[in-house]
Amino acid sequence: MNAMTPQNQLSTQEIQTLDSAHFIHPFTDHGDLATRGARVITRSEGVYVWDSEGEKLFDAMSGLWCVNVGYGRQTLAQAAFDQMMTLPFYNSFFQTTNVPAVKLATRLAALAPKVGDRSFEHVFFSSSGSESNDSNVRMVRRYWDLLGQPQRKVIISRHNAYHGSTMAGASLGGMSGMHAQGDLPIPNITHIGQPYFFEDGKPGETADEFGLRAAGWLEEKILSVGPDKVAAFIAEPIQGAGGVIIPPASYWPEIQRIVDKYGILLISDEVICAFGRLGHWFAYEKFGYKPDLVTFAKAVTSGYIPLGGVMVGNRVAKVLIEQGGEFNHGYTYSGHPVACAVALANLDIMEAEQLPQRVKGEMGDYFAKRYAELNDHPLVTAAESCGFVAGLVLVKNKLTKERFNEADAVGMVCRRHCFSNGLIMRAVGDRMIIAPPLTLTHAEIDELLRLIRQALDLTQQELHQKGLI
Ligand code: PXG
Repeated sequence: MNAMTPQNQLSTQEIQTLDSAHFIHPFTDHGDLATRGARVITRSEGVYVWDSEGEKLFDAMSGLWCVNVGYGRQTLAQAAFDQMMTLPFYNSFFQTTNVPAVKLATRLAALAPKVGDRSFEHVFFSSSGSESNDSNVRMVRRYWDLLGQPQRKVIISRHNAYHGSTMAGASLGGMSGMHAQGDLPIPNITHIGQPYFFEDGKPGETADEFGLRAAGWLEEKILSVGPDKVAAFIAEPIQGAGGVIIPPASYWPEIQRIVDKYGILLISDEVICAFGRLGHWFAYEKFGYKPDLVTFAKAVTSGYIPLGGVMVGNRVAKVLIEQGGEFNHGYTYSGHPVACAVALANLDIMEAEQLPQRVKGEMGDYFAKRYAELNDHPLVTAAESCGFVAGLVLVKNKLTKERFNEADAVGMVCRRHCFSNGLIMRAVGDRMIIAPPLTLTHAEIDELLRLIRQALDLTQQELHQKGLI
């Protein structure tokens, strides 16, 4: 088929050829891509995207964990247009500012709940999650330098965490494949185990017992590094790219106890979890812990335009601002007026449609209930959700929880059936995960679950034919 796309009148094949010739994609084996040809996504509406062959896909990944308000929102386009015609860009370096950035910082400060003695009055802006985590490293080190403790350099993170793809982001992350390329992590970043009960829980151990044990790895690491050398602990509330790893309820309170005991800073990387995804504006509120710095990006604009940043808690802001003088750090696009204007319009939608409340309330309950029904599928175990993120494990034997071999690439088999049957669902090893737009209706939740079940059935058939089950 030689379908034409309205935007450019190039055939799918022509686009694929040009794509292969010129476009280096993120995290892609280009030899492999060239043989298949990239799927060309051309348009979108609501929870759907369409490709250049006219195939309609239910986008259960919200683009890439971003499009929380769904596609096709005219007010976001209008906000960008209006701002571009008024002031498309000006920097905020040399004692200048702009109105959308000021308004957005003020609004985010008001949305970030105060917990205990921690409040968030200040925001630092970047254009992505990775940059924001680089900024975190700079801010954390500056903070301890200003307090006369320059030896506190070590940041502790977790294996299988994702904190971005820049030098610092990839180092903070705990992805072994990323560390294997380019001599990462950079010095003074170290990792502990993740709170993945399904994989690491011991026979007879409850989830909460495991949660305490997993949090205890932080204390062990602090003691082995030397408490006076540790600057901060960084973690995602729920690991996203790592496969939607939802920690047991006991985990976060114990982490808080440990960071408090040793006085180290806590960074909550909420690039995926903030802005309603877990039913709250910020996810630390859901788990009841008290971060000093909160990384955000993605859904702050619902992905319509790049924007990221760090909510800087009063503990750090006070030192940086009152004692710091000039902080020699910032980006051309810190506080970009168009990105901030789109973010404000995005927050307007989220507030008007009460999206966090929706996820926390009846709609979230309905999603959780329907999703948990997948546990009755012969291939599935540990199907669980939190707000509007969800994961499940594909298993060879449901009773013994025997897992597939890595070489079986069972996640990729399932992902292929999802795609060829109109569903975008992500595979992480043997885990299948989703993070749908927060606007889902009951009917869309039903449709999503029907599509997932269909893909699981087809996966089961294929695995059976191959003799793998
Ligand atoms: N922190 C977290 C928690 C993230 O999920 C980043 C930082 C980096 O953000 P930027 O904007 O620099 O990409 C992320 C990004 C996946 C996938 O495979 C996840 C992300 C990015 C790309 C792929 O699930 N998360």
